[in-house]
Order: sequence, then structure tokens, then C-alpha cells
Amino acid sequence: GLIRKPAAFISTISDDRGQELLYAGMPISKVFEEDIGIGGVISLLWFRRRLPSYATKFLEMVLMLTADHGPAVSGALNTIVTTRAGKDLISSLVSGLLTIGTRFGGALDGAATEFSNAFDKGLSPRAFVDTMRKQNKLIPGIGHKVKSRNNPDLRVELVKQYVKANFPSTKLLDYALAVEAVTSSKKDNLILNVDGAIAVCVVDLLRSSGAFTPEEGEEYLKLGVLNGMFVLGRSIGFIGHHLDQKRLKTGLYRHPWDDISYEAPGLAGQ
Ligand code: Q5B
Repeated sequence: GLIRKPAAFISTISDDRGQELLYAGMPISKVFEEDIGIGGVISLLWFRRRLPSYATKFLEMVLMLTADHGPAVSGALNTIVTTRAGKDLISSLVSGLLTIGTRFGGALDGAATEFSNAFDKGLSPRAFVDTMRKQNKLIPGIGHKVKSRNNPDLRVELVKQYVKANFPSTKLLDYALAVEAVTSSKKDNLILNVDGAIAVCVVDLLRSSGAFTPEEGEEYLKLGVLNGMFVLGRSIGFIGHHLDQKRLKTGLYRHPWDDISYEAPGLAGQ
């Protein structure tokens, strides 16, 4: 009989072999007929399932809120400098993306892990803050360079409002807000930041939407889906900054000498 060649790899999210492209089994024509939006497409290609519309709207909200935060942040600056050095769109985008990490924009995975571990262990918000301090660890998702209690981040307010009005449970968000009350009473800028707010809300979504078993929810967190959201959202802004610099025909960037403190040692003996 027929001997099947062993497959070189397995793929479980999409299929282009038939007449119609399938996203997690859903024909592309249906994606449009049912108007599932980019949130629906993410739910199919990242989570391999349909999510309720309040959840897909939330995913879209995350992309919209994280799309840009001005030219001064690490990633946009890198993109701008790279563009002005004459590089192409992909190189400029990638140079911006490579700054996303534990301090800038990539604190979501860590925030989800630390907040949910502390919550699941039953640690009080203060005990969690103290434990992190004893371990000499910054709490991912807490702190901002320019936003503070007196200058709140409206993006975080929008996330809180939406989630409070639409999610079946906001247990982890409530816990994170109680942690924020402890940290921000010590220092004004130690607020729940945009990374932290999105992260705890996605954990609430994974745990309470009914679309995931607890094991599936945990697995998606471990796979890095949360930082993926910031990366996808902020790519919109980085591409915008690249196009903006090209349109403005800006030349090579060179940082001004007077903005650098030159502290190298002089020649030996001088
Ligand atoms: N302290 C964000 O630092 C920042 C503490 C803390 C306990 C903390 C810092 C941090 C965790 C990582 C995180 C995401 C680097 C930020 C983002 C997207 C963005 C960006 C934009 C966008 C700010 C001063 C004192 C020290 C520290 C203590 C600071 N953070 N203690 N837990 N988390 N957070 N990143 O102001 O006693 O004086 O030595 O790493 O969540 O990236 O718009 O810019 O959309 O693009 O430079 O919003 O918080 O403060 O590091 O000098 O610390 O506060 O121990 O205490 P700063 P530092 P002490 S959102």
C-alpha cells in the first residue's frame, strides 16, 4: 500500500492547501462574513479558538493602546535613529523591537507570572512587595519613567474601565491595584503601568472567560503570548516613526556632544 512520508514538522494554526485559506479551521470568507476583526484573527491564530466578543474587543483595545507612546521611548528612538542612518523599513522596525525587554514594554510576561504566583499563594499585597524587595527584584509591571499618581496613565484607566465593565472576573486586576496602593504610597511613580495592567487583565481573561482550561491558560502565559501583544501593537508605532522620518527626509542622526558627559580617563601621566 501507500507509504506515508513522515512529516518534517507539525503546524496547528492555519492551512492554505484547499481552495480556501483556513485560520484554525475557519475559512477566510467566514472571517469576513462574521466580521471577527483583528481580535478574532488573533484569537484564532494565537489561541486556536474563537473567543467571546468582549475578549476579542479587549485584544483590539490592547493593540490600539500599545500602538505608540511618542518618539522618546527606547524603541521609537532606536527606530528613528536607524531610519535616519538610511536603513530600510524592516531593519528600522527590528532595531526598535529589539529594545523591548524587562524594562521597556516587555514586562508583561514577568508581571503575569509574579502577580499570579503571589495571588495564588495567598500573599497579601504588602507581603508580596516585601518579598520582592528582600529578593532584590523589581516588580514587573510596576513603575513608570514619566507617569505617576499625580500624572496618571490614561491608557491604564481605559483598560481598568473596560475590564471592570466587561470581564466576568477581575480578581488579579484588583490584587494588582492593591499592590499599586502599597508601592505608590512609597514613591509616586511606582504605579501599575501599562504592561502590568494589560498582563493582569489577560490573566483574568484566561482564567475566567470559560474558553480555556486552567492548564491551557497557564501554558499560553508560559509561551510568551503577553509580550507578543506589546510587540504586535508597538510595531504599528515603530513603522509609523520610520515612515514619518522618511517623509520628513531627515538626515543622519548624530547625538550632540554637549548632551554627553565625557568621563574617560586622560592619558597616563597627564
Ligand atoms: N523601583 C519602569 O524606573 C522603570 C520598581 C521599584 C519595586 C519596581 C522601573 C522598572 C519594572 C519594569 C516594568 C515597563 C524602568 C514600564 C513601558 C511602556 C511605556 C514606556 C514609556 C510605553 C522606571 C527608582 C526607585 C528605586 C527602585 C524603585 C522602581 N521600579 N521598586 N518595583 N518595579 N519597572 N517596565 O523611574 O530605593 O531609590 O533605590 O524597571 O514594568 O515600558 O512610556 O516610557 O508605552 O512606551 O527609572 O509606557 O520602574 O526608576 O529604576 O531608577 O528606580 O524606585 O528600586 O528605589 P525609574 P529607577 P531606590 S512601561
